[in-house]
This record gives sequence, C-alpha cells and structure tokens, in this order.
Amino acid sequence: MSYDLWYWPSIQGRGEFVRLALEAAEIAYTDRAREDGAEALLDDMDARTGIKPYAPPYLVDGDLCIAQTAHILSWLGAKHGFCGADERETLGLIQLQLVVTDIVAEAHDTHHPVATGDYYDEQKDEAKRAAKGFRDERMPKYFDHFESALSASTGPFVTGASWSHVDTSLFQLVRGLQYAFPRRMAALLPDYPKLAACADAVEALPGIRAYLDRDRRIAFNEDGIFRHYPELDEA
Ligand SMILES: N[C@@H](CCC(=O)N[C@@H](CS)C(=O)NCC(=O)O)C(=O)O
Repeated sequence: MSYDLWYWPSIQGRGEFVRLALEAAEIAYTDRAREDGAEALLDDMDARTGIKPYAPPYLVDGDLCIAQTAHILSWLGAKHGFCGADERETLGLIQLQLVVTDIVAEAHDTHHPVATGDYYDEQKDEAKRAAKGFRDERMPKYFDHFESALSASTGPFVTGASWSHVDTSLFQLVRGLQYAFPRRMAALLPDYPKLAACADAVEALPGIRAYLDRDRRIAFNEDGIFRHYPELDEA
C-alpha cells in the first residue's frame, strides 16, 4: 500500500505537516508533484470529481481523496495509530491540530497581511505591523496554550511517551518559526521548555532522523509559509 501525496513541489508549505507524520510513522508514499511537476498537480486536481480538494495538500488512497491538512492528519492518525489512545485524547489532539492550523495561517499573514495574491513588496508596511502583533502577542498566547497541553502530559509528547500527529506539527511549527523569526524565537522559546523538548523529541524519532539525514526535506525559503524577512523579526 502506498499513498499519493499531492503538494506544490518547491516549498515545504502545508504539505510538510503531512509529510512529517508519514515519515515519522515510516509509511510509504509518493510525493507526486515532486516527481511529476506542478502541472501534473493542477491536472490531477482538475480531473477530480465530486467533493474535490479546494487546495493542496491532499492525500489519495485508492479512490479516497482527502484534503485539508488537519483532516488528513487526523485521518492518517486514526488509520495508523498516532491519534491518541481513547476518544478523549483523539478529540483533544484534533482540537490542538486545528489550533496549529490557526497559527500557521497567522504566520503566513505576517508577510501577506493585505492580499494573499499580491507580492510581499506591495504590503511591506502592513507586514511590519502584522508581524509586530504576531511576535508580541500572538506567539506567546499560542505557545502558552501548547505548553499547557504539554504540561498535562508526562512528556515529551502531548500524550506522553507516544508521538501523535500534533507533535510532528509542533516540531514543524517551532522549526518554521525559528527560521522566520530567529531573534524572536531565541528570546521566547526558553520560556517554553516543554514545547522545545517536544520539537527535539520529534527530531530524534527514527523516521524523522532518516528523513532529515537523507536530505529530502526542501529547505525553508521565501516562497513558503515561514519566510525570513529580517525586517519583520525582533526579539
Ligand atoms: N486550510 C487548508 C489550506 C490549504 C492551502 O491554503 N493551500 C495553499 C498552499 S499551502 C494553496 O495552494 N492555496 C491555493 C488557494 O488557496 O487558492 C489546509 O490546511 O490544507
């Protein structure tokens, strides 16, 4: 059995959240647009019928096609056993995954606060204002929330010793924000030791280690969600 993952081939983007869960669980998949190109992705989306993906990432399993990052992750987690041990944990993890969705959208909006379809250069002043609010108010508020969830567990993961789809997403969130806002993260992350430890523990998982060592991860860049613009970063 092998899944097809469809996502833009040149950025980590939201596809990376799905990739990381697949890699951590050592599940076989084909990264279709990285093999066949962005045109193939557009053609595939076009050719789908019924309830189609609105946007990538989406995952194909035979005649099932699942879109929306948090939805894909909770579906994969339920199928492969990284979604918590009981209903309470499963629901709590989906809830947290949706909080990750929210902060990822806000991280994107720091460089595109006015119009997603316009260039960053056309909204630099607004981006400075948006990034300040994100750095000063939103990052600590979200981090408090994740630290509190991690503090209710024996660690290093949200549900204890077993990782879930939320932990791989927290890893990506922390590393993405470290790339985009290195000064702010250097000042802030020491106040969140459980979040930092969770990210490190995900990085040490054998599947993730192998993924990073094989150098298959696309580097963060200024076309993705987490972009480093020095003028948007302050401690
Ligand atoms: N809520 C969706 C958002 C998907 C999304 O915005 N995908 C981006 C790339 S990261 C895209 O290609 N968007 C095209 C568009 O919105 O028109 C998710 O979490 O998967």
